[in-house]
Formats: sequence, structure tokens, C-alpha cells
Amino acid sequence: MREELSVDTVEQVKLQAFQELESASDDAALEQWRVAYLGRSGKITQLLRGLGALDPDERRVVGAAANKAKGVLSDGLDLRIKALKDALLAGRLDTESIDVTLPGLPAPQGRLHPITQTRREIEEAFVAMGFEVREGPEVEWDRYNFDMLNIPKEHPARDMWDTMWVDNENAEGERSMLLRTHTSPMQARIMEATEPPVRVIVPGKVYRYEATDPTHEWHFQQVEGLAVDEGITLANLKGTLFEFARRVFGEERKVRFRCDFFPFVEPGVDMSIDCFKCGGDGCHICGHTGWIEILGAGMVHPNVLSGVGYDPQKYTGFAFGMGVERIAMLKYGIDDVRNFYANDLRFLSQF
Ligand code: FA5
Repeated sequence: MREELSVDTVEQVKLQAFQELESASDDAALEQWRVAYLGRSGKITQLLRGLGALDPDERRVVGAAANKAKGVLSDGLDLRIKALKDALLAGRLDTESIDVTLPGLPAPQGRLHPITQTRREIEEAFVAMGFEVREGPEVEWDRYNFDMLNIPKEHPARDMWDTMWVDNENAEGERSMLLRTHTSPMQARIMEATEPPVRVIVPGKVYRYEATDPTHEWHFQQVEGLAVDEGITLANLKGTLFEFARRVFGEERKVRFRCDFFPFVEPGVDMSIDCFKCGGDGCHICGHTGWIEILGAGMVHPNVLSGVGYDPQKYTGFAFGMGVERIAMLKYGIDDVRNFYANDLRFLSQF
């Protein structure tokens, strides 16, 4: 016989449901409880279905009680699920412990850029030969970059360096400030401030407004060298540079020393190393010459010496300026200088 459906019946079902919910202590028991009360054939669902048999007044009251019971039971289920989860976590915290002596995850480690490594190697080679390391400004006056290096204004020799000018004009409307095109301005700055003997190298960045190719960047690094004293000759320059090449490249690399022109030296030379790619046969990297030029050099021009107040009758000196990227290319067999500044970790992390 069908049980009479009333608010009391609803309350009894609700009470029993809560008691059973209290004793459900795992996922399976909770699911079983949900099906038994709130599922499609669950007790609360059946109560709601039975409302149709009641007269309208009773249906309103009992229906409201049944719907409310359904709401509180499903809230009760959510609370019970959360309580069980919290208890589980608390239990794990009680029983488990963290081993603080375990090694941590390794943090990714940086390293020195290959150009910095090469520059330091160059510095070490010259410091071992008695040179001091100095630095100078990258934004330079036209006076130091050109005039004091025996390259007056309007002289065609200025075309040897494609210059990036800083937008700064003097009273005559001439541009006078630039990004230094080479480290040679430091020759004049150092001699102006020092009495001979001088024996320095100057590493640093330089900038040129030129199209890039496998051996040309628009910004790169140079190491300038300068030695001034009484009785310095071209033989000292040659000996110093050969010793440098031996230290940095080893005995087996071939070195070529040739005449060249730079307005601030007389005579002028350049030095090349045999191409690492073709071994001297000629390829696209060395411009089919078999050689890669690494530096320009020469005996400091008497005009430069007298320009800084040195007596060219008494003092002589040599100077050189080498490209750090070219040296790194030769050392590591890199066939495109632009790789150094492309910021590709696949390339950089090899060094
Ligand atoms: C000079 O810059 C002179 N100041 C060198 C010098 C110093 C001569 C002292 C005499 C006395 P040059 O423009 O040739 O010279 O550059 C010197 C070196 O810098 C080159 O041999 C080469 O190794 C490097 N170099 C030049 N242009 C670039 C470039 N665009 N990208 C990378 N390296 C370069």
C-alpha cells in the first residue's frame, strides 16, 4: 500500500538521508548515496513524482518541503565531499614529510658570450706581454675619431669608415659627434694624457654604417694596441703580433703580413690568417682569397705623435686594431659573423 505523502514523510526521508550521508566515508559510498536519494529513481525524486496525487493545497506545502529537502541534501553532499577531501589532505600531511636534503631542480646557468671569451683571451695574450688594458667612450668626438688621427675634415680618407653620426651640430653647423668607427681614437686620448713609454691595449665596441655580410657586421668589437717609446721599430710590431697569433691560434696557422694604408700610421700593414674553411684555396667566406684579415697596424704617424705633444724625433711607436669577431670566427670555425648577435641560444650555448 502506498505510504501517505506529507511534510512529515519528507522530513523523515531527509533525516535518514543525512544520517546515511554522515557515515559515507569514500567516493563509492557517496555515489551510492547520491543515487539512492537524488538519482532518477532516488527517494527524493520519487517524493516529487508522488505530488501529483495530492490535492492542490497539500501539493503546494509538501512540494515546497520536498524541493527544499532536495536542495539541502545536494548542498550536504557537496560539503561532505569537501570534508572528506580535507581530511585526506590532513592525513597525508600527518604521515608524509618533505625531505629538505633532496637536491633542488638545477637552475639554467648563463655563460660568457663567445665574443667576451675571445676578447678576454686576446687581453690575456697582451697582458702577458706587458700591455695594460684601458677603455674609452663609444660615443666619440669627430676630433678624436678622425682629426687627431691625421684625417682632416673633407679628407677622402674619411670615406674608409662609413660613419654613424649623432645628431649634434657645432656652431658652424658641422656634425661633430659620432659612434666611434674604430678604437683608434683612444690612441690620441691616451697619448694626450700620458708621457711615454706607453704600452696599452683598448678593447671596445665600434659601429659602422655598412651592409652586413658573412665577415661584416654593422657593430663589432676591436682591440686597439699602442706602444710608444724611444727606439721602437716595425720589427717590434711584427714580433708582438706574431707572438699574439701564436698564443691565440697555435703554431700551425699561417699568418700573412702585408702593406696597407691607414692615414694614422706610416708605414701601414695588415695581418691575415689562412681561412679556416678552405685552408687557403679560396671560398665565399674569405672572398676567394684564402685569407681572412684580422687587423690593421703600422708605425704611429709622426703627425699623430706631434698632435698629442710627443716629439717624433725622439719617440716612435706602433699601433694595431684587430677585429674580435673575425678572431672568434677563425678560432671556432664560424662561417657567418652575424651568428654572434642573432641571440640564438642553440648557437650561443655551444661555447
Ligand atoms: C681600422 O679600424 C683601424 N683603426 C685599424 C688600425 C689601428 C690600423 C691602428 C692601424 C693602426 P679596419 O677598418 O681595417 O681598420 O678594421 C680593423 C679590423 O676590424 C679588421 O681587420 C677586421 O678584423 C675588423 N673589422 C672591420 N670591419 C668589420 C666589420 N664590418 N665587421 C666585423 N669586423 C670588422
